[in-house]
Amino acid sequence: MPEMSALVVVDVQRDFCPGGALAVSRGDAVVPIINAWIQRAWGEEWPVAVSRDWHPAQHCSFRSRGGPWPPHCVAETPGAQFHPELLVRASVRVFSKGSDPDREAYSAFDGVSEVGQPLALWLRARGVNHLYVGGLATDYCVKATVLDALAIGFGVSVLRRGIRGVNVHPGDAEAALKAMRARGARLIDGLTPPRER
Ligand code: VGL
Ligand code: ZN
Repeated sequence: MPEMSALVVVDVQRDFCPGGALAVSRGDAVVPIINAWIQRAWGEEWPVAVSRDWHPAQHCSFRSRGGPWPPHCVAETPGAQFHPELLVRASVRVFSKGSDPDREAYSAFDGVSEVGQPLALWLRARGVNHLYVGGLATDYCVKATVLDALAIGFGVSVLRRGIRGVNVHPGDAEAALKAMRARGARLIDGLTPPRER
């Protein structure tokens, strides 16, 4: 089967960047790297999907309900917006997740498009069998997305410089990378997309 790639950008939202409600250290550093990949994807005519954490005000993952996190990425609030420099254009499909107040949803594969289409179906409809994945955070939503993708049967390349971890416990992001590799993910180290032709 010929390889057909897509780019999947996970949760590059204001609340996960410095100054946000659940800030990842230097989370915004992924933006120029991911933007370079988005531009490559456009050049190669690869589909581009971006996920967003899109919680109701009383989500079960919030401390007010016994969850581990401060309130973050509440739908329609500034904190839930994409980083202002992320190249989200009309051709980029947005998948929202975590909207059920009683269910955590780390993986972009829990996300649905504006018309309710799950990410996996959108990718399959475009003949995609390989994903480049970057975004936030390495140890939560990126990890969950990559492991889901591998389980479904996609080949996965993780953009090593285009991810950043929360590291609630020191070393969490490194452990997440190890887990992703152990299940078959490839790591791509370059700052910019490799030329494959
Ligand atoms: C995330 C914690 C809570 C993430 C989302 O995008 O990695 N982490 N909600
Ligand atoms: Zn969340």
